[in-house]
Order: sequence, then C-alpha cells, then structure tokens
Amino acid sequence: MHIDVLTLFPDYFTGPLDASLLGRARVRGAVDVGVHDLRRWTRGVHNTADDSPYGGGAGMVLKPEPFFEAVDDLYGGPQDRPRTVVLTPRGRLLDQRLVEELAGEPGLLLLCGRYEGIDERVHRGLAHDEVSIGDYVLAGGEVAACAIIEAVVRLLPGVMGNVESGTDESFGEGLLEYPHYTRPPEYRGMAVPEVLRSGDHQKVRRWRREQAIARTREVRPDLYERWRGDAQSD
Ligand code: 6SD
Repeated sequence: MHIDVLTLFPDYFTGPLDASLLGRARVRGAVDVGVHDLRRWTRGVHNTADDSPYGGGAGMVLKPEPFFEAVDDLYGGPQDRPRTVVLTPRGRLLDQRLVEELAGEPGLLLLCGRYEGIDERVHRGLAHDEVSIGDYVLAGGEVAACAIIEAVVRLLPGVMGNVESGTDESFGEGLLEYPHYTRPPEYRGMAVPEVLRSGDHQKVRRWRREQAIARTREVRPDLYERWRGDAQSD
C-alpha cells in the first residue's frame, strides 16, 4: 500500500513512521509512506499557507490552492487519485470497521489541517472521507493521521508476525480485550488468576470470554449493547 500525507508539519511523522511496527513494515515494503510538506505548494516570499476566514472570526484557515496543486502534482489524474481522507473532529468516527475498509485500498491520501481548519472547498473537492479519531479537539490532523496509518498498516499482509494477533483482540468480535498476564506468577501482592496457570485450555478460553464480556459491559455499555444485539441473536 502507498500512503501519502499532506501536512505543514512533516517532522511530526518521522518518529512514529520509523519506530517499531511501522518502521519494519516500511523496510519490508508492505507500505510506503510519502510525507509531503504543504509549503512546497505555497507561493510568494512568505510561502503563506493560511489566510483569515471569510465572515470574520478568530484564527486562520488553510488556503485551498496548496492542497489542490499538491494533488495535481502527486497524481496523474482523477483515476489515479487514492482514497482521500481529511482528518477533522467533525468527521465519521474511526472504528475498526473503517480501518479494515481503508486497509483494503491500494493507496490513501491523508490531508492534515492546522489552525481553525481547511477551506471547505478542499473537503468538497478532494476528500472522499472526513474522519475523526475521537470526540476531543487536537491542534491539527497529524496525530489523527498517525493513528490511522498505524491502525491500517498493522492489518496489511505480512506486517504482523502472528496472524491471530491481528484479529483476536478488542473489537474483533465487538468486545473489549480480556486481561493479559505474563511472569512472574505473583507481583507486588497481585497474583495471576489460577485458571490461566491450570493448563486447561477450554477453561482459559471460557474465562477470557467472560472477562471480555464483563469488561465491555462495565466500561463500554454502548459496545456491549451492540454486541448483544449482533452476534447474540443467533
Ligand atoms: C485544524 C485539525 C484536524 C484540528 C481533530 C481530529 C480529531 N478527532 N480531533 N481533533 C483535528 C483534526 C483537529 O486541524
């Protein structure tokens, strides 16, 4: 998969893209990420990317031209343009279903805003999707773009060593994850549940499922109700 990012802060991406799973995925060629500095497509001595909003109000708005011209330069034509996502708190909430959908694309283009946001014509003219990573306000789209990249790339073929770890976890079945333990068997007065050390795999499976259900019900009643409505109807 090829992922392009348009941002005023390309430095934001160097750490996350080089470290750990993402770094390995790139070295292996499972994904290739192009982080493009929006300034490259700005004009004038000041390389201005933003301007004051029509209608007045606080803050600045990112101008449309750098985004459109970047897209013109980066891709051959409309047929060649990847699925384009604007990160914005007003977008569709990112969930594992959308992550899976995005992971099925041959390429993605992620547009990162700053300040008050991006001129609406970029949303209308370039974006296929408007996506939010949660109901809180960030200072720009970069952290949200990193979250999408990491969630998508870990699903790509050959990225995760253990095939099962891609699915057998939170949200795979619509439940939160069960608790994990490793050695030592007791630490600072906290013991590993006996069942996990019993060697009885069926009992372990049952316990993990009960834990996942109880946890989901406790901290995410919304997910719990959906899970009860979904798979449990059969
Ligand atoms: C100004 C942005 C872009 C500002 C954002 C996305 C989410 N889920 N919270 N905040 C955000 C994105 C904020 O540009």
